[in-house]
Amino acid sequence: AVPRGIVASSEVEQSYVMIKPDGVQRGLEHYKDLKDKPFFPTLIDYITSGPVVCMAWEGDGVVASARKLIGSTNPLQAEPGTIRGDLAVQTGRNVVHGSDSPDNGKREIALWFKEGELCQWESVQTPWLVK
Ligand code: IDP
Ligand code: MG
Repeated sequence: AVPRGIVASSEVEQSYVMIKPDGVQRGLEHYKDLKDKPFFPTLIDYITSGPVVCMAWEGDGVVASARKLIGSTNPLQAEPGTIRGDLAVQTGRNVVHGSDSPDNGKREIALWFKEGELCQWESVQTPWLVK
């Protein structure tokens, strides 16, 4: 398929999904709702410690689906079969991020991607996964 730009304001629910950590200054704003938490300085050290892989996912219920796949914040409470449950041990090294609401999905995608950087791509398997 030929990639074409999509805009974060589209009507379709979106989730920003990130394989942490990032090396980009913009990351400092990403967790602003957690700025008063005691772990905030270590979280920023972690999230700016190297490159990340950024993704914008979209579809009905994608925020909840992504978080189900990712698992609980604390990997010790994450179910086996989830990314954090299978691959992580500590909350402070929990491998992956997923937006916690459709509004934050839009906000975070706009924070991490400039217009025109997103491409829309559909796997040939998609019609066999979702109706
Ligand atoms: P979430 O990633 O499951 O949505 P949040 O509560 O939004 O969890 O926290 C954002 C990130 O901050 C977590 O994924 C984790 O990396 C880090 N974090 C959360 N709580 C703690 C903590 O108590 N100690 C260290 N890091 C934490
Ligand atoms: Mg969160």
